[in-house]
Amino acid sequence: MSKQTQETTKISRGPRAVALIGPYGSGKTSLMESIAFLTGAVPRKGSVPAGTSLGDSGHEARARQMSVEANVLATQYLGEEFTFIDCPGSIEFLADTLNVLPAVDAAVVVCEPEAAKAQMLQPFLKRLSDANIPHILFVNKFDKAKGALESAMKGIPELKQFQGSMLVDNTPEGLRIQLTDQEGLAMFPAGSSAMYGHTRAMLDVIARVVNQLPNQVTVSGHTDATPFQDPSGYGNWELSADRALAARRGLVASGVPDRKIRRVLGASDQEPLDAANPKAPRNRRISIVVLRENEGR
Ligand SMILES: Nc1nc2c(ncn2[C@@H]2O[C@H](COP(=O)(O)OP(=O)(O)OP(=O)(O)O)[C@@H](O)[C@H]2O)c(=O)[nH]1
Ligand SMILES: [Mg+2]
Repeated sequence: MSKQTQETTKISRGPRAVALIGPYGSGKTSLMESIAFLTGAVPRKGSVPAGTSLGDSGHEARARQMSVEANVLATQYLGEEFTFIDCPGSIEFLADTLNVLPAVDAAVVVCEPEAAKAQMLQPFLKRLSDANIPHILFVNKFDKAKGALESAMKGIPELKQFQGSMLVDNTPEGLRIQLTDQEGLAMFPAGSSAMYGHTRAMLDVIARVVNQLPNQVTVSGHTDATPFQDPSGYGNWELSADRALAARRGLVASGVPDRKIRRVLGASDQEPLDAANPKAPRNRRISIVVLRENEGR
């Protein structure tokens, strides 16, 4: 290998620079704090409101609880070196943020799960596209979407008894919303994919929240492990897939655009929620995941 090639190789393997950009208060500094913690750069996770974050450590930033200049984090992940540059989101510092862009390999656009705030992303997305900088949209504050779902459920008296049927949690893939059967409270009649009215109403609640987010969703159906097969060969695989398809139709009927659905699948009893009790009612469920990444779409 020639000296020149060696040097080129070395340069191309240098730290990858990633900018965290996006509107004011969307959670960039908090995200960088999580990255620092998860990659082992700091032993505990600080917080912006508590004044303990790694970034925003200057007097003015602490006092205003907002970034007033870029924060830089050098860290490692899976043997690769990364430099994260957390840019201020306030419009008064936009020039500083734009100055950072020519120096980065990629950008993470951090946004909140609110349609009203989506238009604030445009200036950032346009600059990134114009400069040909690879970028992903990171929807932060997913816990707010969880709150919106829970309060929407509480606002519909007919759904009161089904509040325990909706489970919402964060998974590495995204925000997972599960509609599960409870003892005596089913989402579908036994062996059928023709959903009950309350299931339809719950999908309507989910559709309203999903439509607030720019993300795509996956829909999957799950059965319990009770063997079931009619003479034609129709069994739990078909049933779980048909229920997932019925849920997709329900979401679309409630206004979710078809292109927002990334994947629909039937899992039979292969991914039980309660593995210790394969026949437990809550293993019969529809799972809708609001995907974190919309990469390349
Ligand atoms: N509920 C909730 N709040 C969050 C989350 N991430 C950040 N916040 C809060 O949102 C506020 C703004 O967070 P920052 O991390 O300072 O946001 P930023 O994008 O860096 O803000 P600027 O630098 O001023 O543009 C703080 O009060 C955070 O605690 C989250 O995932 N959920
Ligand atoms: Mg900040």
